Amino acid sequence: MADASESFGEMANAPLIEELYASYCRDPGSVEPTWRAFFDGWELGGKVKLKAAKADGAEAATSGSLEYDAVRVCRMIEAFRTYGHLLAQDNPLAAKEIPDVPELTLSYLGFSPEEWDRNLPTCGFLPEGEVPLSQLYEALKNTYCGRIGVEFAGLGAPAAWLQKKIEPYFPISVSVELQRQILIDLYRAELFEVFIHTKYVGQKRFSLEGAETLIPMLERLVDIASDQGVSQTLLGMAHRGRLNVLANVLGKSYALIFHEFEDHYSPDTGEGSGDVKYHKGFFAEVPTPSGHTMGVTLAANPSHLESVDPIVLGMARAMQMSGKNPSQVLPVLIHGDASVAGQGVVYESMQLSGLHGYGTGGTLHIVVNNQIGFTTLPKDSRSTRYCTDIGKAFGAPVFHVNAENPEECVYAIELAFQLRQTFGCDVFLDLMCYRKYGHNEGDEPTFTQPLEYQMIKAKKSILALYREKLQSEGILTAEELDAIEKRFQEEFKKASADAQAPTSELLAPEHKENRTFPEPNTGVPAEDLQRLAGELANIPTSFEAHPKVRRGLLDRVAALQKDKNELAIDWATGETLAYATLLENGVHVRISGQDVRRGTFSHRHAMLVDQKREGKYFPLSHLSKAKALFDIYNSPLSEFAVLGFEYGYSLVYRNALIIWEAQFGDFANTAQVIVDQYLSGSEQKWGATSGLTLFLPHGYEGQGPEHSSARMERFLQMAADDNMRIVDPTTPAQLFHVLRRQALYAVKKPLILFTPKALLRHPLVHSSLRELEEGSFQPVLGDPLAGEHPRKLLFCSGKVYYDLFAEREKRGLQKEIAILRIEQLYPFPADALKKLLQEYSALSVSFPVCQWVQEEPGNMGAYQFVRTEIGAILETMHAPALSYAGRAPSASTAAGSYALHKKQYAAFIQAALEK
Ligand SMILES: Cc1ncc(C[n+]2csc(CCOP(=O)(O)OP(=O)(O)O)c2C)c(N)n1
Repeated sequence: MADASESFGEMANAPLIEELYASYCRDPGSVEPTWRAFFDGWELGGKVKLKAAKADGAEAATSGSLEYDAVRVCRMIEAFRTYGHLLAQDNPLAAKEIPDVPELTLSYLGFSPEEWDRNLPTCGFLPEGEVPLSQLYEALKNTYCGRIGVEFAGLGAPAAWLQKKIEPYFPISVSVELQRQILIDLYRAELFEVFIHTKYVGQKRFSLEGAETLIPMLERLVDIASDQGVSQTLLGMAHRGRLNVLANVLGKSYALIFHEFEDHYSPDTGEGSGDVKYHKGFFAEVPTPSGHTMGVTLAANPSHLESVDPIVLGMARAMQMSGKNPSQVLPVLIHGDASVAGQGVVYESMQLSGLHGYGTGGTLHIVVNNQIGFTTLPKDSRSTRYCTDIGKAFGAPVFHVNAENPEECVYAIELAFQLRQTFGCDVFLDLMCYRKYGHNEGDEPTFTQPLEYQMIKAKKSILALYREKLQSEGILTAEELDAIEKRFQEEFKKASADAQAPTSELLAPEHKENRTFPEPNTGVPAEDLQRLAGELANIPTSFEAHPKVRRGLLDRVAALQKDKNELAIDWATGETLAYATLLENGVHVRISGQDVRRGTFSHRHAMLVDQKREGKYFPLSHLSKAKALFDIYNSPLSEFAVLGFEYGYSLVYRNALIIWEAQFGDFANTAQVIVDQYLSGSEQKWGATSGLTLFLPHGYEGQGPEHSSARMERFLQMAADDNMRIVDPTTPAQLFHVLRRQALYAVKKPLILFTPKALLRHPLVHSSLRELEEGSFQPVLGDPLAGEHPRKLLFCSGKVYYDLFAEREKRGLQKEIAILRIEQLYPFPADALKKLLQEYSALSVSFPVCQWVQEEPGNMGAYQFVRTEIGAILETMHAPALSYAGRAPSASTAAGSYALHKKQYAAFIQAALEK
C-alpha cells in the first residue's frame, strides 16, 4: 500500500485524510464507504503521486488532478450528508423560495461553474465510476434534499446502515396494497375528525387535521413491528390527535368515544371521578393487516406535556423485565413541537436511554410538528434549529418528513423502526405538518397568525391530495373512492346513534380489583431471618470487601443470634431483611434513586465494591432460595424522569416492591408533577393503580432549610379517597412489616414513606427478632412506659418521638407523660387510635391534656392534617381539644443556623413536657 504521509502531505485536509488512510490501511472496513471507494480507486489508479491541492480547494491550478477531484467530491458527498436535510422538501408550510444553504453551493464546495459538465469521480456514491458534475450534484440533491430530510452525520454504525439504504436517490418502495392501506387510514383519520366537528359543534377534541398522516404511520409501524416479533407497543402522547389514535390505531369504539361527547355524559361504571376524553389511556389487542396481533397500550396522562415520557419508558422496561426482551417491546413517544423543545423532562427521560438499569432498547419519537404551540411560533419557543435537536445529544438519527407526502412518511417510520431494532438507539421522526384550526376547535387562530391561517385555509386536505395522487396513478377510481367515503360516513352515523347507550353497556367487561382483600401476614420465622442474614454476610473469600462493610454484615448476623426479645436489630437490617424475605416470596425488588446502592447516608450497602479490583457484589442477588430478581440502580441526577419511570414500571410489574428513593425528601419536589398528577390521582382519574414506594428522608437535624423536610404536608393534603398510604415509621420492625405489607398486599396503593437520617444509627432505634417474627405493621404505637394515669398525652409521628422520649427520661416524667406515635398518617388509623385512647380514658380519672408535637413549623408537617382527625376522635371521647407544641409557622422549612435550630427545638420540647 502507498505511504500515506508522503502521498497526502500537500493536499487540502491532509491530516484528516492521512488519518483516514492510515485507518483504511489497517482495515479498509473501518472507514466509511465513500472514503473506502476513494482510497480503493487511488490505489488502483497506480499510486499516482498526489499533486498539491491548496487549502481553499477551489483553485483552478489543481483542477484536473484525479486526486484533487476525488477529495472535492468526497467533501461534497459529506456536505450533502450533513446539510442536505436543510434543503429537503419537508415542510407543507414552506415559503416558495429555496433557503440559502451556503455549505451546499458549488462555489463553497470548490467547484467552478465551468466544471458543471465535466466528468468527475463518483467516489462510490453512484455505480458509475465517473459522471458529469451536474449529474452527481443532482443525484446528491435527490438523495438528501428530496422529500425526506435525514440527520445522521457522525452517528457511526447507524449512519453507515442508513447510507446504504438511501444512497443513491433515496429509493422508497411502497406497494399498491400499501398505498390503498394508507388511503383507507387517511380516510378514517380525516372523516373521524370531520364527523365530530359537525356533530359535536364547538367541543374540544384537539383535532389531528393537518397531521392525519400520523395514523397511517402508526398503523404501518404496528404492522411491520408485529411482523418482526414485537408483541407490545407502548404509546405516550399528548392531546393532539389522541382521540384519532384511540379510535383508528387502538380500535377504541367510535361509539364509546362519541358517547363522551354527549351532553349528559357521566360514567355510570362506579369508577373514580374520571378525566377528560383526551387524557385517557387504553389497551387493545390490535389485529394487523398481515394477520398478527399486537398489544398496544396508550398510557393515560395529564395535561402536563411530556410528563408521560418517562412513564412509558418505565412501563416498557417492566414489560421487558417480565419475560420479554427489548426487541419485543417498543416504546413510542409522540410529542408536540413546542413541548418536545421546551420541556426539560424530555432530556431527563432520554438520559435514561443508554443506562443499564433504565434502557429500553431505543424509543421511537414522533413529533407532530404543526409549527406552533398554542399561539407561539417556533422562533419564539426555541433556540435550536429543529425542535428535534435534542435527539442529536443522544445519537438519535432524525427524519424530517412532510405530512403531505404520506408514502415517504410511512417509509421513514419503517426505516426508523429498523434502526431501533438493529442498533437499539432512539430515532426521531419530525412530522412536519400544520394545525387546521386553533389550539383547540374553539380557539380563533387568526387573532395571532392571520397570514399563516390564510395559507392553511387554502390548502387541500392530506386525504384530498393523496386521493388525487392515487386516482391519477390509476390505483383507485372515483367510484371506488366515493364508496369508501360513504362506508365510513355510515359507520360514524351508526356509532353516534349507539353512543346514546349507558357507559356500562359500551364498555367491555373489566376485571376490578377486590378491595376487601385481607392484609397479608408479614411476620417471618426467626430461623429464616437468621439464615438470610448469614447468607447476606457470606461474601466470596476472593472478594475484598471494605472491612467496615464486612464487619457491618457480620454484626447483622450477630444481632439476629441474640435473645429474641433484645432490641438488637437496626434500621438497615430491618430494611435488608424485608427485601431478602420478599425475594424468597417470589417478589421482584427494584430500588432506584440517586446513590441508592450504598445509600446516601451509608447505611444500606446493597452493593459491595472490591477494594482491590473495584468489582461489584450484591448480596441480595445471591440468596439461595430467592425466586425473583433483585435490582438496585443508582439513577441519574433526575427526580422527575426517574420517579416517572418507576411509576410506569409499577403500573406494569405488579408482583414487585418498587422503591424510588429521594436523596433528601425535599428533592422530590422537582418531580412534583409525577406526585400531583399521577401518584395521587391516577386511580381516581384513570383507574390506574400503582404500588410504588417512595423513600423520603425526613427529619430536623439542623442541616438547614433544604435537607430537613420531605414536605409531608403536601402529601397529606393530597390524601383522599384512599389514594395512598402515608407512613412515618419509627422502628426497624415497623419498616420491615410495612415494606412486606406493601409488596404482598393485593390492593395496590402508592406508599409514601418518610425515612430517617440520623436515626439510622440511633441506639434507641432498634427492634427485636420477635417483633420481626411475630409482629405486623402497627399504624399507631402506644407507650408501654407511661403510668396508668398520665397527666398528658403527647401525639407525634417520626423522629421527634425519640427526642421526646430522651427528654422525658432526663426529666423523669415517664409516668406522667405518655407519648403515642401515629405511624401511619393516611389512611388515618382512627379505629386503632380510638382503641388505644380508650385504655387511657378508662384508666384516668379525667381525660388528660392532649397535645400534638412536631418538629416541623406549624404550617407544615402533619399538624394541619391530624388536628382534624385526632380532634374528631377526642371530641367523641369528651376529651379536651388537641393543643400544639412545635415550631411556629414559617415561610422557610427550617432554620439556616444550627444555633437557631437548637433554640427552636428546646422551646417546643419544653412546651411539650411542661405541665
Ligand atoms: C407543562 C405544560 N405547560 C403548559 C401547558 C398548556 N398547553 C397545552 S397545549 C400547549 C401548546 C403545545 O404545543 P405543541 O407541543 O406544539 O403541541 P400542539 O398543541 O401544537 O399539538 C400548551 C402551552 C401544558 N399542557 N403543559
